[in-house]
Amino acid sequence: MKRRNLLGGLAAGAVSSLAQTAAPARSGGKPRNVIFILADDHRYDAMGFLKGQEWLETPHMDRMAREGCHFPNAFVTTALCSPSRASVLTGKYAHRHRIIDNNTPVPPGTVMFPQHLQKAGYATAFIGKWHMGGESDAPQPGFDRWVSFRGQGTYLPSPNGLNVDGKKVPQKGYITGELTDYALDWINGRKKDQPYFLYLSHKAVHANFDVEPRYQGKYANKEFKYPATMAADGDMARGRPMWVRNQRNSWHGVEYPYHSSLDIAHFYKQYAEALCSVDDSIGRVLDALKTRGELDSTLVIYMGDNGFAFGEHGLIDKRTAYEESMRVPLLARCPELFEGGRTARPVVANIDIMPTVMDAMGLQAPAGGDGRSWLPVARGETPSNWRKELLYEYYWERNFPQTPTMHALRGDRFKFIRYHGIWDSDELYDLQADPLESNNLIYSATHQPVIQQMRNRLFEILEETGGMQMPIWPDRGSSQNLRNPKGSHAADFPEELRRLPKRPATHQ
Ligand SMILES: [Ca+2]
Repeated sequence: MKRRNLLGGLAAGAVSSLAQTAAPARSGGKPRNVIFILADDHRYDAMGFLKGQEWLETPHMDRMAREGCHFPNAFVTTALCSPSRASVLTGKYAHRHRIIDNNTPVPPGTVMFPQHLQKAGYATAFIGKWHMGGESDAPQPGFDRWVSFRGQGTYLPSPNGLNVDGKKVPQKGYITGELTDYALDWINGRKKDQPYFLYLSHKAVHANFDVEPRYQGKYANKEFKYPATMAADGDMARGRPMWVRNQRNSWHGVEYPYHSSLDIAHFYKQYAEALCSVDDSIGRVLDALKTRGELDSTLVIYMGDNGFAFGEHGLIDKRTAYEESMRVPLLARCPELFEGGRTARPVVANIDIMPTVMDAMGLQAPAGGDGRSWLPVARGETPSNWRKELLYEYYWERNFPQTPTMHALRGDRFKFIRYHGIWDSDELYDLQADPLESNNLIYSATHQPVIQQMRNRLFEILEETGGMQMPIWPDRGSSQNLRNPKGSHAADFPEELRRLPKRPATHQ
């Protein structure tokens, strides 16, 4: 009852705050069409021009980088589908929007920025994977057009089908192309006198994969380069925490991935093949804009909702604060706003999408968000007060108990990761000297001042943003909590903590 009351209170407050808000103020820019394309679990380097694997081909993503701006330091503040998507749509950290797992429905009253766009006279559409709560695919506030499906959806047609503006409609074909068809139909139905916002949210490239027939086996004969940090121990695993070593033999580890004998190389190749259809989707959207004469005036953004490990640190999946998990691809194209071919290095994040989109539309984002517009960054400027570090957070899920609650602070040089509720080692990495995060410096005497400084700053940000309480929701679903009895034994306790106290004990 208490929870219901709390939510009721939040809902009432949030609804009234939206109701009291008039249309967002104009900041002077002209109304502009914006298309936001989101991919699922697409890691930052799985693009042809970055050669995450030598043989990857993503011609349309490469074109976006060539004709637009590539953000090599783009991150999410929580590397998990629903929390990251909620941060995109609210401009807030997960501890503020409270969507901390993939099972919890959106708390009633949550305001998402397309609601502001509607008030400003924009036509809005959501097409694709919503995945905030798996029970419903019903239209959500803020969108004139709604095409979605329950939970993860399916690559191939299934009995659940699609929800199109509240009506159940069969899925006819391969999901990535079909969602793009819906997107293009909607774009082509727009009148020229009303600006629009389209959110095209792909199911791909989330496991398990069904690859579009024309791309099946495209990379079958290519060689997958395994990550250097996949080794269980040795030089690439110095100071690795106990929980990471233990996750190795779990649902999200290389020894027992998804409780199977899945081959990581084959898994990655399927991922890369499924990604080809997402790349095609980008090309089709750009072509449609060109036909309409809107290509250079429309801001097109392509982003991933979180990264993915393919063997790094002995793990698969996301959730962790390691680079391959929290780092995402981010490309933007709009010649009217910024020149093409730029690489913008300042740190940007999912919480910046809402203020950026509204900035591009000439609208003022409501105060109180955690992010800011990166349009100046795309123009090649670095505002003097741009963020110097980024807060990361992840909250433990009973369904996937191998990854603990963590908070991290990622600066340009160092990353500090703090675990909560487990008896284990925290982590500090020198990202310049050790970009693969292979040498944990948390016990290094010379780094103690940096650790203290980063710990202080982390709590400063949490205090400033209401992050000193952790959201909690009732248990739902099953727990993927098995270990392979033929795999590695449990890890030893951290060596650095196995010693006698420096002072004699004063209490008995
Ligand atoms: Ca995801």
